[in-house]
Amino acid sequence: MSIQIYGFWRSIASFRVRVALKLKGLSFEEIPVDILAGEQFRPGYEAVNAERVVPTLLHDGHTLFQSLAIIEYLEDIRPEPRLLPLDPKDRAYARSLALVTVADAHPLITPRIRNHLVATFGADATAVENWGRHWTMEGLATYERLLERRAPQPFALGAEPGLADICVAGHTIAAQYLKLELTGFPVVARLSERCFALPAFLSSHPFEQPGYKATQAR
Ligand SMILES: N[C@@H](CCC(=O)N[C@@H](CS)C(=O)NCC(=O)O)C(=O)O
Repeated sequence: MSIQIYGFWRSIASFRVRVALKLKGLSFEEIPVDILAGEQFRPGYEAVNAERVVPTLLHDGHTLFQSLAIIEYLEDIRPEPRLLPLDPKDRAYARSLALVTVADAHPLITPRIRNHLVATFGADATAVENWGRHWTMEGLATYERLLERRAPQPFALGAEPGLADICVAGHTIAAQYLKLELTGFPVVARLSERCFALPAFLSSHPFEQPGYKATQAR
């Protein structure tokens, strides 16, 4: 089985797919697309991903995009270990937790939105930072309310980490970028700590990627 992903060290959506691949024990190669330098807009990449975003996954010549769809595809081709529960209600809950960041909070803080705020509305660096902090905090607060109601045991849906945990942990990376303290979100903080104690999560963290390490070595 040959798996490649087009990703970027800083990309939270790429992080989600990296963790899923690692939890499932699927080896892969990551091809970097520097989305801060605009490489997603190169015609060659647009041919691969019409949305001009990362990640894109290539599996035996087949192309997939959108991290949630990719993770569900991985679940279909490699069912164990399960990232989604079998019970329909729990499955829906896991997807709902995932979508809090995938559909609602994270899209608002992507480079294309930040660039649009600057180019169209004249936002300065402080305004863009405040925008990012606001929507990241909203996501954290939603996660805290949800996780308080159904306490992690110890992961969001039980004994093993899954889709929901991947997405919550990814959201805490956005908080880290924006230097937001998690002290106001203790349940989220504990869940994130538990996730990053696992090699699949830790080794997928943006700051563990070769692309990030290269920026530090300059
Ligand atoms: N909902 C998509 C999000 C994809 C996305 O927005 N990726 C970001 C990086 S995390 C990106 O490539 N942004 C490029 C841009 O905003 O120009 C997913 O989960 O895969």
